[in-house]
Amino acid sequence: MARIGATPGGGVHRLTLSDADREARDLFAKWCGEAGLSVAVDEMGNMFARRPGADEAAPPAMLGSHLDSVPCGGRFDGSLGVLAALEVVRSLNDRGLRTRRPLEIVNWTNEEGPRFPPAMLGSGVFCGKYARDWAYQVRDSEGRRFGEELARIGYQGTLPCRPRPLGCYLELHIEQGPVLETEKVQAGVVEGIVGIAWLRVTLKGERDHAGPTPMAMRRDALVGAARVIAAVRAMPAALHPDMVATVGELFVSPNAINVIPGRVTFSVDFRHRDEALMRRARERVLKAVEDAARGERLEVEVEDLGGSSPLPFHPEAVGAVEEACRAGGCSFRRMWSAAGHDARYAAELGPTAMIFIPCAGGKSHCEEEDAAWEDVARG
Ligand code: HGY
Ligand code: MN
Ligand code: MN
Repeated sequence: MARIGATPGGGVHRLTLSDADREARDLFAKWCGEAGLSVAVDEMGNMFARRPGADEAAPPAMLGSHLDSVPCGGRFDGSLGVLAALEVVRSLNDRGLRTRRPLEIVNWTNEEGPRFPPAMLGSGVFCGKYARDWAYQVRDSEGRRFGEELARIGYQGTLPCRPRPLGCYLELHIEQGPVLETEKVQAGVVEGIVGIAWLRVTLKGERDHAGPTPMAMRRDALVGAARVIAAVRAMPAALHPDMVATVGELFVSPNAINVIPGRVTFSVDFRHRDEALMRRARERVLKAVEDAARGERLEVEVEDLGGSSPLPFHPEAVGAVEEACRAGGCSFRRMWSAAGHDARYAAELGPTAMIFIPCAGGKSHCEEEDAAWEDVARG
């Protein structure tokens, strides 16, 4: 799977609804067919590979994750959960075991979000958080619409993408942080997912000549953005040590060495497990934007790109993961996820939990992302 969209540095570049995403989907579907699974694709391109159960009417046990990546991301983020689910099915087949519930392996569309924000869009429509037609009109930075790109790669299925009950949902994922490796613990029993908020801020000043324009006359959009970015960086320390805040995207227009930037657009991502703190963080970001705009006499546009509220997983599902760790004799610790996952939305339809395994240096969303095969197998 990692050969599809492989990058020179050992990562994968497999943006949602790209040709590489289509290739990955086709390969996944082929492997599922070889494992005797029937693959269905819904209106959002979510792929469900089903293994019949003794009780076909029972809500399925769903296992999976996502095959799309961030730009120049890692080989394990998402792929691990999808392919480990396939390995579970292959193991059941090898042993001739029949489960009571049907099993469904899922590959969710657009878990990552950078190309078509917000993140977890496929699972978000599936659980009823976003409307399908709203998702279809989301545009990427080149102006391409989600719905058109989905059709272009041939994965705009006819199966309605709407809520249905899940017997349970389980997702295996690398931790994407340093805790397990630092504490030398073999597995993370994930208790919930933090709240995530994504904003897109545009500051409009006045494009002008970098030479003759006196400093007092300038309305420099990039200086305003710089003030906000510094304030975003300072926010977590002011609110809570577990809060995180990031400006990852920055577009400067016209981005020319001798032109005062007239327009700047940047993203803001902030996260915490407490909803009240998330509200305070939003207020602080918006105030920083207003203050910077006033200081540089800029116009402001703030777009809410969507996000998800904090969510604790179902205690009995989390307990089952902890029980499996004990039975399997592997060390574990309970923890929350500061990364978003499709499990956030699956949890609204049935008992949901996640299993983390350590990743090298705790790194992710980069080409160096790596995990030990014995940790993968144990997970
Ligand atoms: O942003 C996230 O946490 C996830 O990787 N989409
Ligand atoms: Mn992921
Ligand atoms: Mn990710």
